Amino acid sequence: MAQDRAAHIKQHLPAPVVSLARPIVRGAVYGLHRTRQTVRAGRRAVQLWKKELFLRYRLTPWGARMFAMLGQARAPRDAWRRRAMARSVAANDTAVRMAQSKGYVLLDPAQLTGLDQVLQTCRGLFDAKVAALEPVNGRDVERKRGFLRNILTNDDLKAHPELVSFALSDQLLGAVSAYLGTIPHLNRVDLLYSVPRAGDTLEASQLFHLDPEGLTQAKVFINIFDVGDAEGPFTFIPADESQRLVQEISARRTRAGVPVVGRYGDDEIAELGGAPAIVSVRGAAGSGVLVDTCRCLHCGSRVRPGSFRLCLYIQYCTSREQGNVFDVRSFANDPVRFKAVEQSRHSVGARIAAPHQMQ
Ligand SMILES: O=C(O)CCC(=O)C(=O)O
Repeated sequence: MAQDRAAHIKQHLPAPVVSLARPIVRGAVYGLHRTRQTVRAGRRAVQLWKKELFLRYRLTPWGARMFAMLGQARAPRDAWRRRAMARSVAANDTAVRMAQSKGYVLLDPAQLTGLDQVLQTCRGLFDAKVAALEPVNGRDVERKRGFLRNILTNDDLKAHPELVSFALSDQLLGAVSAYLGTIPHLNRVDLLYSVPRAGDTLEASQLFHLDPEGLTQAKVFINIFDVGDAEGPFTFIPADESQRLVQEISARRTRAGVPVVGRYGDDEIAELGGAPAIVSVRGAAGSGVLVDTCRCLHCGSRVRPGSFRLCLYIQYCTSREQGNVFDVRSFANDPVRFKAVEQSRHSVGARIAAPHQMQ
């Protein structure tokens, strides 16, 4: 229709006008396109700059205070309710506690109610799903997807509510809420399946890094089968030592004019005396850790040929992220758990990547 009209106008206009108008119209369309591209690029640059600023300064005492205040100012009533609820859920069970200065607690399988059933469910799901995992092709073979896969879907979680109940148990939710001082957003419940990576180098989350979501968060890693060095255990550095290392590495990198935020090589950690503080979560099935991956440098999945690792992975965030979609309605009569999962409604239709991590 619009084309017919344009042809009609063209027919009735004198030829010199048409030949003059054509470049003007083309120029205007091109100009509009370039302006849009420039605005988009500008927006992206501002986002990146904000992210870099956040990641760089969130570990400084003043930065942490400022970003925390900004976060609370966005939804003060919600922040207040979450703090009040956190105090009550934390009081329900005090068996598991993360030390504030260290940012982690090693989990004692004997203390976790329902763990045996959870391990059984995880093994069953793994057996049922592992053969059907899509093969990884092309450039992905050497990237994160080539060695670390997340294998549960929202439907799996719906079919196995015991996994979400475990994540929201008084023990785990209580420990996390006591540490974070708020009811967190339960963001992910998944099985992480790690296999040996093609190539000789270490990549992505195999290198020490801090997670980018929020100022602070907590993750559970529970080994579903026995894990030794060959299985590439989850490995981390306690928060106080991580803070010292990151500050020293940042100062060094700033002097050398190289990007400050990113991943850290084992050599960089060792040169600054960080190696003795490294903790590797090896152990029998059921061993695990609850750890703040925003404050504790960590890495993992350095799986040796012929081995694999399977972990139950639970992520509790203080920031609003895209993760699983939980059955929110099933918590309608439980205000605390409802608070922990309500944000997940915003993840409907979202793609979930293997563990979020520093890009
Ligand atoms: O594979 C691992 O153990 C590390 C996972 C990781 O870096 C993360 O979840 O942030």
